[in-house]
Amino acid sequence: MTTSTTTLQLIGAPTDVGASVRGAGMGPDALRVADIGGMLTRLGLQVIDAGNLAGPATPWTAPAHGLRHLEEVVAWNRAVYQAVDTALGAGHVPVMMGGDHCLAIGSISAVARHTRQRGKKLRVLWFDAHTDVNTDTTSPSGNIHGMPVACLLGHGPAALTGWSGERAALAPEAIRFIGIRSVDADEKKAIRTLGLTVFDMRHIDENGMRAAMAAALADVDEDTHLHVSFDLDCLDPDYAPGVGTGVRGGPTYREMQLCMEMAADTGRLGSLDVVELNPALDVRNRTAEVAVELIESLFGKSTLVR
Ligand code: B3U
Ligand code: MN
Ligand code: MN
Repeated sequence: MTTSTTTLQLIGAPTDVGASVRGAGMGPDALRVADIGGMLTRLGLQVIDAGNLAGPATPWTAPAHGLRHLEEVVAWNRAVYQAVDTALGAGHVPVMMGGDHCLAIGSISAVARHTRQRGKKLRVLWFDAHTDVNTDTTSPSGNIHGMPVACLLGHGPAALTGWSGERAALAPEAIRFIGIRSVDADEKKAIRTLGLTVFDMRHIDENGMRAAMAAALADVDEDTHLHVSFDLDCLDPDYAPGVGTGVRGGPTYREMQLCMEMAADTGRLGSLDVVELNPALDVRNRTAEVAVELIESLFGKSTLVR
């Protein structure tokens, strides 16, 4: 539960190592320019900006054995795992600012280990246009930002699985996908085989965002650690142009605000990833500003005034 005594730790992971398009490495600083720290402080939270992690440069080489930049992805995720683990150990709420979505492997593995050790249940909300459940054998691109969910479920290369201390950091029942509208053929098979719960845009069109979020949060209780993995390409590109792989037909700004408000209302938010922000493709830092406004709601902006 986030209260005025909650300490948030901002962790920058400036890399585009798992992406297909350059530029996500500038994400953490664009969020700082949009005043993520000031905004959270004005909400009454304690904020520590731990600065940016260090890691290897992106080589922009072709995939080898279905994986692009594996060695560099491992190095960055190791740094993220360490930082998130340390923040959680100190009782802080880690806010991992990517960087591309491959970094969720390190972030969520640390969160999974922490929640397991404390006998808590883990619920991950995966806000994304994509399901990111490819593996080295199914990926059409070899880009590892399309694979973190598979890795966290224990599928994929040995170097990127088992980080939480168990083969799978997450059980399929622990994750809910929201805003999905771009799924590869083999990902569809994996979703069925694994029994993943996906609130795709068709579901949201038919039932509304409120119903989708209510279902996604249905059994979140006081023993639950809620982790939000927020890929900014979840939003419709009209609202969030600064992403590398935007897909038309996503949630509006208002729908995304509702998602964040409903997640905040649970009072169980324990950790956050903000990923895939690409300032090189943005328009006057608009996507970073939108992200900061949404994060403000996630940390209780409207809860505090109600
Ligand atoms: N599913 C495709 C495209 C993709 C996934 N995540 C992003 N793009 N950002 C892939 O390459 O795995
Ligand atoms: Mn993603
Ligand atoms: Mn995505």
